[in-house]
Amino acid sequence: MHGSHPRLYGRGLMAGSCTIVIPTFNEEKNIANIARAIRAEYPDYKILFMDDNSTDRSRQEVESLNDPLVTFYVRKPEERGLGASVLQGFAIADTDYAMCMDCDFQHPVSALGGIVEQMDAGADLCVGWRTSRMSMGFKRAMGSQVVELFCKLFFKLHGKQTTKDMMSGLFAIRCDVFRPIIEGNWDSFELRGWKVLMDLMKYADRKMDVRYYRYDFGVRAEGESHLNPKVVIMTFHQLWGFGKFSAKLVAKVYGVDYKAMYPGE
Ligand SMILES: Nc1nc2c(ncn2[C@@H]2O[C@H](COP(=O)(O)OP(=O)(O)OP(=O)(O)O)[C@@H](O)[C@H]2O)c(=O)[nH]1
Ligand SMILES: [Mg+2]
Repeated sequence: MHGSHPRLYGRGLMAGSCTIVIPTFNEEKNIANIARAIRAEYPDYKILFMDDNSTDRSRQEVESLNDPLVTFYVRKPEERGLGASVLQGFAIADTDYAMCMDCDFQHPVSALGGIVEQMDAGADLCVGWRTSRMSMGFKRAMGSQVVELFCKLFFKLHGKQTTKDMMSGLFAIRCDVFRPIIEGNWDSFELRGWKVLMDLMKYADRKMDVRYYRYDFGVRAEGESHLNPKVVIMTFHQLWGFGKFSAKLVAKVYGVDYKAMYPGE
């Protein structure tokens, strides 16, 4: 499961209790800025970029930081996937907690400390809970809310625990609680999908201590969005039988070849 590429930085150095896992693809305009912004507020957090073979100057940008607690991890090209990047980052993290966030400043750096405080207070999982999704634009925000509703409904029907923001890309886990979940269910995850929290909650113990940190979701700082209709299809696909049926419908609407995405089905 782990990539064979060596880490470029961060070998064996002492650090605080949290690794910030940031999935990246062609984020040369944000990557150094986000690392600097995190470091300015949190001197001891490790930062682990899980990069899917960016074709831009991302690596050089990270190297120029010369920060011993920053790792630029280049993933195997055949294993490309945002979900896989985050989950693999969580599995690699050698700190007590690991937190995922995006590279483009939509998740405020100022929220990280509050999330870690909740982890220090004993949470197994702390979910960044968006105050509003309107920064995505009205149409996307409404779409996101509809998918969230579907998600919660299907989770309840399957007797699974939900969180207040199932599709948040900002959340922290206690590594010793989640590592067995990740390693034991690797092949069941939507590895190319984007909704990692949703996938993890399918296997979460109902007695898990889940806490929240409210934050204002922002707009992308620089660079280009990677969002595309396949992300919506993959999100529905995570939601069992009826979700897969919905995923097929969405694929039809967008003119996406569902069979090419899921050849075995
Ligand atoms: N490792 C990896 N990271 C990715 C991939 N696709 C996107 N990302 C990263 O995932 C994060 C979220 O992607 P975004 O493009 O910001 O998606 P989004 O926030 O839905 O779209 P915007 O609102 O337009 O920014 C960013 O840090 C991206 O660089 C991928 O295939 N692999
Ligand atoms: Mg974004």
